[in-house]
Amino acid sequence: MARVALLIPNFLLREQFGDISDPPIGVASIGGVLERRGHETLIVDGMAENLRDDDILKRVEEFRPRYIGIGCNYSVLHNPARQLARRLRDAFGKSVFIFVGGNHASAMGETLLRQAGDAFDAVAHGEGESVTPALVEALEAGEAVTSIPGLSVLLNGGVLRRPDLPLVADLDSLGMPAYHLLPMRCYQRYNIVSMRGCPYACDFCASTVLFSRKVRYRSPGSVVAEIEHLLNRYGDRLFWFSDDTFTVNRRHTEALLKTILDRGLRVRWSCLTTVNTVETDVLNLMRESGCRHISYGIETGHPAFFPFVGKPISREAVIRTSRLTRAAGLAHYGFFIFGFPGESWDTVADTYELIFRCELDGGGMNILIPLPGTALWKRLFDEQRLFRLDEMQWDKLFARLPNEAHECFPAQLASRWCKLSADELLEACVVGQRLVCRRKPPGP
Ligand code: B12
Repeated sequence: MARVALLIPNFLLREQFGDISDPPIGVASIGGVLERRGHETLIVDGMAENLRDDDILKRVEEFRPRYIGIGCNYSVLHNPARQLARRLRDAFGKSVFIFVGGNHASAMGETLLRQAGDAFDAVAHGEGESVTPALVEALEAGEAVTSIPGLSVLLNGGVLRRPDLPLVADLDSLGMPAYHLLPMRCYQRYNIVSMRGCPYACDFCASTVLFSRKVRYRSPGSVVAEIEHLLNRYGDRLFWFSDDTFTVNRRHTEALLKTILDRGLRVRWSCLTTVNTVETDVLNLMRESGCRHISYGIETGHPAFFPFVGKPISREAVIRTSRLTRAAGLAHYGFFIFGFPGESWDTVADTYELIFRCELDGGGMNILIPLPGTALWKRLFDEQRLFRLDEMQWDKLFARLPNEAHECFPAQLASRWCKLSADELLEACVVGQRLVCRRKPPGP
């Protein structure tokens, strides 16, 4: 049995981007698996609790772990993860084994290792529920770190990357995430997944860094047991299904929603999906089982950009689905991206026109960001060399716009492959935001 601390650092530019308040279920799921294997586990969500590294260090000191895993799911955590690791190394020396994992770490492992000096002992790639116990138990058994699958380590001035572990075959086998280890009072809504993976291939999406295009589903019984656990233990809050494309498989969606109805659960929930995956009967079932709103990733109205979007989308499908959704009595939001390669005022106008023809209740405008490990990153960074690693301002890699007083790094980047300047891209977002929010949502 080992003592393992899982730490999520705080991001640095909080005042520019606002709060994050969803439970980090990936880390909680790792915690649940570790506990059930007999390891004593601590989770500190520095982001939710708005903690400084000093505060995190204090909690680690009290817990005295042998293993410390730092969560780096987001590129905005690149620097915070390194800094926290440095503080921990300086405080505890080599008495602790420090590793970093998550989406960004899996894609940028080599850079993180090289930049952090000796602060990280390893990068743990892929799904944390398999790689974390594998790492802890192999080291406890006296095995060499260089022989453990799923890890990258610095070795003789280079980086040794061992092959990844296979994806978890049966998601139900992971059991309940360790919600009791999270500061549940800090979260406004619950974050829950009913599947992992997405069959679509959007150029800008980093889902495939961890999950493949083969979708793995949880059984409806296991999802509903998690919903009941949360409602009973922590009270009524909005559930957000953070599945990449919630309605991607009609059979799964129907089975899940019917189970919610059969159990008589009075649950309020919302989800993210794409317009080509819903029809009126599904929309009705969604409303009856407690859906409050649907967020559609529409991305653009300019047909020549649809190949970047990677899902079978058309302007007609967007308009039709928007109307069907409104007719089914569901609020729905559209999310759009400006900054596709070649974006100009003409292409922006196509998106505005599409927004205008939809019956959206609101939505959001984002600037395209090249996320590590995506096809977009490969094209713009590896092939076209449109930016360099040393100019990457990781702390500002939010697709969401910063408060007005701050410069928008993603817009500056995107202006390199657009026909619009950074200021014009921001203006495109501001006007789009006004257009998309011109209606009032139906009902409460
Ligand atoms: C829910 C969600 C959010 C929530 C946050 C929830 C939270 N507290 O973490 C909200 C809406 C707030 C959010 C915001 C943003 N998000 Co988001 N989000 C997601 C989403 C849809 C699901 C995440 C999830 O719960 N997955 C399910 C769990 C089971 O998987 P997981 O979290 O990845 O965890 C597994 C592994 O990553 C790994 N792991 C995770 N942590 C650790 C730690 C250790 C030590 C180890 C070993 C392993 C490990 O093991 C876990 C279990 O298998 C993903 C999409 C996706 N497919 O993952 C995007 C995603 C993670 N988000 C992304 C982005 C970019 C953002 C934003 C920057 C967007 C923006 N607005 O600009 C912000 C920044 C948030 C921030 N923290 O600062 C990108 C991240 C890629 C990147 N390189 O940055 C993703 C992948 C979206 C995408 N498709 O490209 N997000």
